[in-house]
Amino acid sequence: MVSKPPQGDPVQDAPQVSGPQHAAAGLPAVRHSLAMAREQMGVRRTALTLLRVNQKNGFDCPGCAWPEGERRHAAEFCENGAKAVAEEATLRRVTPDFFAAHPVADLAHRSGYWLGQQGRLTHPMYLAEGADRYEPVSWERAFDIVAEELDALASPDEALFYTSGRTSNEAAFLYQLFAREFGTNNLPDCSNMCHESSGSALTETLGVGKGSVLLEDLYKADLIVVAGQNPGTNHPRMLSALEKAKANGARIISVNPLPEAGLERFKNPQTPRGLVRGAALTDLFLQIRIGGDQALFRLLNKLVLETEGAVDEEFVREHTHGYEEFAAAARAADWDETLAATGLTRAEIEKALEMVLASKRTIVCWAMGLTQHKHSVPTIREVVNFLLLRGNVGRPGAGVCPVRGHSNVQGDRTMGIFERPAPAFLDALEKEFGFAPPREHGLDVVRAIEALRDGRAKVFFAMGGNFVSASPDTAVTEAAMRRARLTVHVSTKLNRSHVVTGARALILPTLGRTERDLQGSGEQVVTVEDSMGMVHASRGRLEPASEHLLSEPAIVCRLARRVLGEGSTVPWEEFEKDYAAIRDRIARVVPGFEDFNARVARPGGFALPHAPRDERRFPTATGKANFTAAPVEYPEVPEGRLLLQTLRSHDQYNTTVYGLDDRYRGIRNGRRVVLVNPEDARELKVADGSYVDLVSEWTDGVERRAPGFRVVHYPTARGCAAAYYPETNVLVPLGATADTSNTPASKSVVVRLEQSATD
Ligand SMILES: Nc1nc2c(c(=O)[nH]1)N[C@H]1C(S)=C(S)[C@@H](COP(=O)(O)OP(=O)(O)OC[C@H]3O[C@@H](n4cnc5c(=O)[nH]c(N)nc54)[C@H](O)[C@@H]3O)O[C@H]1N2
Ligand SMILES: Nc1nc2c(c(=O)[nH]1)N[C@H]1C(S)=C(S)[C@@H](COP(=O)(O)OP(=O)(O)OC[C@H]3O[C@@H](n4cnc5c(=O)[nH]c(N)nc54)[C@H](O)[C@@H]3O)O[C@H]1N2
Ligand SMILES: [Mo]
Repeated sequence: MVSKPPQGDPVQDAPQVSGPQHAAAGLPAVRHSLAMAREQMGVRRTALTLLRVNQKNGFDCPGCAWPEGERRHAAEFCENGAKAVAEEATLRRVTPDFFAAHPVADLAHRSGYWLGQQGRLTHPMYLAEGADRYEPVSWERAFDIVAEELDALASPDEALFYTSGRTSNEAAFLYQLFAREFGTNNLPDCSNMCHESSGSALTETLGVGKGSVLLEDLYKADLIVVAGQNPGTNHPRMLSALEKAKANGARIISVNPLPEAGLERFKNPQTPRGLVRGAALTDLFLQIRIGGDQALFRLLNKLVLETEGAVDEEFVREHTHGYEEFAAAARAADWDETLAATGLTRAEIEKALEMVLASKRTIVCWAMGLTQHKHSVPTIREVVNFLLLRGNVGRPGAGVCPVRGHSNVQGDRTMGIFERPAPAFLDALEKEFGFAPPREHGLDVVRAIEALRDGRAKVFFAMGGNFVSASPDTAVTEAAMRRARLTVHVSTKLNRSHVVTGARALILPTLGRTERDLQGSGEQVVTVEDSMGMVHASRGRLEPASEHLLSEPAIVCRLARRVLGEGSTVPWEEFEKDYAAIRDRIARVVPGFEDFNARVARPGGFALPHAPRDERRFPTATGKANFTAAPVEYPEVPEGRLLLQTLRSHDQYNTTVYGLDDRYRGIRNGRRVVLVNPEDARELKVADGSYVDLVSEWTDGVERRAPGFRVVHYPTARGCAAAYYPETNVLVPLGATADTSNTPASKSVVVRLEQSATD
C-alpha cells in the first residue's frame, strides 16, 4: 500500500531546517498570524474580526477548547486562534465556476493544503452518479437526494452520521435527535480518534468522563504535570495560564519525547516584558520514550506508597475502592523495567518524586500523547491512581485535566453525540419527544470505516470535519468511502473528503462561528462548552460568506422534515426559527442545563456540575473512585525499527494546513519530514537531509508506505520518531487501536526507514 504525494500541485514541499527553538509566542507569533490574517481577509476585516474573538458578546474562538479567562483582554491574543479565524473569515471563495473548471479527478490530485486554500464554499453542490464534476443544486433537491438514499436503506443502521467538534450545542443536539428519530445510534465523532481514551478511563474510575479542574484550580496548584501535550502550538492560551500558575508558586513537570518550545519558555505577547524575555515554564523535563507513561506513573505510585505519610489515607478510606489490589500491583513495579520503558534515568524519576511529595495540590494535564496508544486507557487510569493516592481529586488546585481539542468537542458529547449513549439519556429523549430511540449501540469511527468497507453501511453524512483525511489507514478508508451509495458533507471549506466520494455526493455549505446567523425570530446565538465544562454563548458578526449558506441547525431541521415527514414528533420548524426553543428542550433533557436560556445570557456563561469536583461524589459502578491495577505495558520495538508518533505542526489545524512551516521546531517550507534522534540515525545510517520512505509494520503483514520524507536529526527520545499527520495516516493500520476506547494508535506506529528510490 503506497500513498503517493499529490501530483500536479503547485505547492512545493522542500523542507528547510534550522533546529528547534527554545521559546514560544512573543513578537514572531504576532507578526506571523497578522500576516496570515491579512493575506486571507485584508486589513480592515482582520482588525474587526480579531477584536471579537472570545470577547463578551463576540464569538467563541473556533481554535481550541481551552477556557477563556475571567478577565478577557481587549484582544486576548493567540497566534493559532488568529489563524483559525483567518482561515474561516477568508475573502477567497469556491464558487460553482470553480467546480465547473475542476473535475473531481483533478481535485483528487491536489494536496489538502491546496484544497483548503481555495476559500469558502458558497453553494450546495451535487456530484451525480457517473458525473465527473460537481454541479450546483438547490437546497430542496439536495435534501430530496439524501432522503431518497436514506429511504432506500434496508435498515437505519446502514447510515452513518459523523460529527466533528466545531458543531454548536444546538446543532449537535438536533443532529443526534434526528439520527435517533430516524432510527440509529451510528454517531461516530472526532472524539473517537481524540479523547475517547480519556473518557473511557475517567468514566470508569471517577464516574464522569470529563476533566475535574477549572481554570482557577491551575492558579492554586503546587504542581502541574503536562504529559503528552504541546500547548505552545495547540492550546497557546494555556501558556498564559501556566505562566500565572507559576507566578503563584506552582512547579511544572513536562513529560514528552520532544522538547516542545512552548513548554520551555513562554513569551507572553500580552505583556511588554513577556514579549522580550519571557518566562521559563518547565522545572523538570522528563524526556520519555513514546508509550512509557504508564510505567512512569506506576513507579511513582510505588514510590509514594513506600513513603511514610505520603498517602492520603483518609481520602482513600472514605472515597475509593480497589486500593489493596492496586497497591499490590504498584509495589511490584520494577526500577529496571521502568527505566527501559521510559528511557529516563533514576535521578530524573527521583527528582520528579521529590516534587510530587512536596506538592499538596497536583494537577495532571494531558492530550494526544497519552490517548493515542494501544494501552492509553490503562495509562490514563494510572494517572488517576496517581492523583487518588494523595487525595488530588475534588479539592481546589488539584485534579484531572484532559485538554480537549476541537472548540466544542466536549459539548457535542454532552448533547448526545455518542454511539454508546447512556440509557438515562435515551429515557430523557423518549420522555421529552415521545418517540422510542434505538437502544442498540452504534458504530464508532473505526467500526464505521469497517462497515463501509464491508458494504454494511451505505450512506455517510458528516456534520463538519474531514473524515477521510483524519481517519487512519488512508488507503483502506478511501476505498471504503468509495463503496458508499451517498456521501454528504456539511462544510465551510473544501477538503479531501469532498473528492473521495460515494456513487453520489453532496457538499452542503454552512455558516462558520464568525458569521451572523439570521433566522425567523431574528439574530441567533449558539452555545459551546469548553474543556473545563463552562458553557457560554457565541455570536457571529460577519456577513456570511455567501447568501446561499444555511446554518447547521437549519440544515438539520430541513433535512429532518424532509426525511421524517409528518410522522416526526419533533417541532423542527419551530427549532429552526428560534434556537432558544432548542435550548428549552436541552434544559429538560440534559442534566446541568436547567434554566439554560437565562443562565447562558449572563456574561461568561455557567459551569456544568461535576460531582467528583464539586462534592467528592463518584457516580461509578461502585459509588466510589476506583483504583485500578492493570498490568504495565509499553510498546515493543523490534531491532532496527523506530516508534513513530504522528503529530501536528505549528501551521495546521488537524487536516487544515495553514502553511508549510513549523516555526518552533525550526522547519520551514515543507511537511514531509521525519524527526529522528541523531544517535538512532547514526545506527540506522540515515543522514540528515537524506530522503526515506516510512514503512509501517503491523501484525496483519501488510506493508504500509509513505514515500519521500526528509530526515531531520532532532533531539527526540531514543528509539522514537515523529512526522506530521495527516500525511502519515496511511501508516496507521485500521486495526491498531487502543484497548477499550478503540482510538487509533496514531502515536505508536512501528516503522522502518528505507532509503527513497531516487529518479
Ligand atoms: N493550532 C492548532 N490547535 C489545535 C489543533 C491543531 O491541529 N492546531 N488540534 C486540536 C485538537 S482536535 C486536539 S486533539 C489538540 C491536540 O493537541 P496535542 O495533543 O498537543 O497535539 P499533538 O500535535 O498530537 O501533540 C502530541 C504531543 O504529545 C507528545 N507525545 C507523543 N507521544 C507521547 C507519549 O507516548 N508520551 C508523552 N508523554 N508524550 C507524547 C508529542 O511529542 C506532542 O508534544 O489540539 C487542538 N488544538
Ligand atoms: N495520524 C493522526 N490522525 C489523527 C490525529 C493524530 O494526532 N494523528 N488526531 C485525531 C484528532 S485528535 C482529531 S480531533 C481528528 C480531527 O478530525 P476532523 O474533525 O474530522 O478534521 P478537521 O481537520 O478538524 O476538519 C476540518 C474541516 O472541517 C470543516 N469545518 C470547519 N469549521 C466548520 C464549521 O464550523 N462547521 C462545519 N460544518 N464544518 C466546518 C471544514 O470544511 C474543514 O475542511 O483527527 C484525528 N486524526
Ligand atoms: Mo482532537
